[in-house]
Order: sequence, then C-alpha cells, then structure tokens
Amino acid sequence: MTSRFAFTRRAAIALGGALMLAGGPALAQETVKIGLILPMTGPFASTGRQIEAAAKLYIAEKGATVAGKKVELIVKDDTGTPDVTRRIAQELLVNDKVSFLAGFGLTPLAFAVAPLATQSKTPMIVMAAATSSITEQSPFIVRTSFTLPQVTIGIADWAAKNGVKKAMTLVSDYGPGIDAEKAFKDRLTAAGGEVTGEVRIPLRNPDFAPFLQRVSDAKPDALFVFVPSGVGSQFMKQFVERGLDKSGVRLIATGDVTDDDIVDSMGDVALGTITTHHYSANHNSPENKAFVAAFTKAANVRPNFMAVGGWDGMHLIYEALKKTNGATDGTALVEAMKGMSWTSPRGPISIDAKTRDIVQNVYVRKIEKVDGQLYNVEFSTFEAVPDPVKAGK
Ligand code: VNL
Repeated sequence: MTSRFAFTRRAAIALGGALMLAGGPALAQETVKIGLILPMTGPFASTGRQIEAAAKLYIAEKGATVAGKKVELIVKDDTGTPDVTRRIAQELLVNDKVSFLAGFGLTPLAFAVAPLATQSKTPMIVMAAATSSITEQSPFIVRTSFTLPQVTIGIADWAAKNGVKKAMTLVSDYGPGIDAEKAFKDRLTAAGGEVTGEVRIPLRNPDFAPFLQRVSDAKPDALFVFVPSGVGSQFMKQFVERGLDKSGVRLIATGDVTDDDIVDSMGDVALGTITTHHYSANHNSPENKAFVAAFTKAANVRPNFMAVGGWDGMHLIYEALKKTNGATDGTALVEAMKGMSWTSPRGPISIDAKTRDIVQNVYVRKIEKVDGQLYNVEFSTFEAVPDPVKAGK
C-alpha cells in the first residue's frame, strides 16, 4: 500500500513537473502581443481610426494565429500627446509584455518612444509618422509609412517640368513640414526654379489666412503645401475663401493634404490639384481593389495612406514571426524584417536592410471625379524611391 502510494505520488509529481515544463512556459509564450498606440481622440483621431481598422482587418483576413502563436492586438489611445505615448509604451512593455510596439501617428510620438524600444530591444513599427530621421532614433525601428522627402521630390520635379519657375511654400511647423520644405526647395532650385516665400504654420490650431493673403498678392506660379493628414480640409477652405482657387496660383502638395479620408468632401474646387504620394484608394491593382472593398465594408470609409501603413505594418510583423518560427527575440525579428519585400495595396514595397526604412513607388496624381466622387487619380510613377535624405548620406 505504502509503496504503491509512494509510487503514485512520485509519478504524479513527475507528471505535474512534465506538464509544467511542457505546458506552463509554453502557454505563456503562445500569445504574441502587439501594442498598437494611436491617436484615437483629439485632432488626429482619423489617423488612429484608419490604422486600427486596417490592423484589425489584417488579422480578420489572415487569421489570429501565426507561426503557431496566437496574435493579440492591444490598442491604446495616446490622444496625440508624446508624454502619454511614452507612458503607454512603458506600461505595454512592463505589464503586458508586448513583443511589438506599433502605430505612432505623428513624429513627436515616435521620438518619445524610440529610447524605450532600444532599451527593451523591442521592434517598433512606425505605421504613420514620416520625418526622415525617425528610423535613426533606434536600431529597433522599422517603418511602413513613408518619408516626406521621399514623396516631395516628385512634386518638385513635376513642377519644374510643368512651367513652375517661382513657388512659395507653406508647411506645418514641425519635423515632417521642415523635411518637406527643404526637399521641395532643394529640388526645385536644382532644376532652375526658385522659392520666393516660405512660411511655417503651427501644428495646433493653424490659421492659414495671413500667409494666403501674401500668396495672393505675390502671385507665384505655384503654392506648395504640406499639412498632416486631416488638416487639408481646413486649408482648402481658407484657400478658396481667399479666392486663390481663381487666382492662377497653382496648388501643388504632398498627398497628405488631399488624403482619401477627406478629399471627396473638399468639393469641386479641389479638382485638378496635383499631388505626389505613395497611396491612393484609386490605385489600380487587384491587391488594392480587394483591400479597398474589404476595408470599406469593415470600416464604412475609404482607406487612406494611414490605413495602408497599418496594413503593411501588420504584414511585416506576421512575416517576421514566420521567419523566426514564432520566436519573439527583438533582434532576430528586426533582422528578419530587413530586406523584406512584398506587394502592398499601394504597389511593390521593400524594407531597406541598411536604413530599415521603406522603399516604394511614388505616384503623381490629379484630383478627378470617378463615379461621382473625388479621387487622387495616379497618372505617372517614380519607381522604388528610397528616402532621399538617407540615400544621400
Ligand atoms: C506626420 C506626417 C503626420 C505626415 C501626418 O498625419 C502626416 C508626422 C497625421 O510625421 O507627424 O500626414
């Protein structure tokens, strides 16, 4: 009896131990958590909504399991405030033990978290913010959005080829705006053109009217504009209120100003505006048609370039996990991401192995009516454009 009991008990302990070894730690590893930090409220909430919808759509379409791991998306609202982004990132790392940090709706929010990504060796997927230097803030940053210089040189080239000799520039006064201002000026000047007036407008509560009056008086051939996603409506309203749509001053911009979330509501005054950017919901490819149909069904709005940054960011995470067979070591994951290439709804893209930044087509587009709605209709392509700032280094 005693020996039989002892045997049974020993066996039970052994079995328990084996279960703990096999089941315990394995169970803890079965879920891979992605902390998605976005401005879901405040002036840049449209960016958060677009990226969240795209990330959820990706998981719904591809399944919530990858390389044998269950994927859990944890979405947090940082209201677009850097201190909040940093605090949330810390909590996600320490309490939730996320394997990825992702999102980053604006440049200052990405800057606030970069040191934490480095310290914790956690891959940080920048899906929106677009100042060139962001990827240099941590070796764990990989970007699926774009950079302002990358999308700006194309419009400067287009302008130079289309009779623009004198231009004025208007940009939001922070990282991406300063990048756009410089890229446009350098490129137009190199092509023999001239920037005759520049202004930087505050990011928060912008008032464009005083500068637009100056533009109206100076009558340059063109006005080049960068404002972040969502702000373009307000800009266009003031542009029209000043009568600039009828002044002969040609409006040119990056596609941030005419993003798919707002372009249709700008009205016919926006018709003919030329922009350069990496994504239009009107992009003609089977991958994009499928993406737009599924996104519109799920979110009830057109996807914009923020959505595509979120979609491709999730793709990058899934494919990296496949390459590591589900292992979540941050260094291994970032290595797996380097040099990866795939077909996005926006067209062919890749991650530059050296800079961890995205290489992609940049399209020249004109606002036109398609089936009664305004779209950025692509009419020419600069292929496989890297971030020109880092490529020049
Ligand atoms: C940024 C750049 C944000 C481009 C944007 O929209 C944008 C940024 C919110 O880097 O802060 O369209």
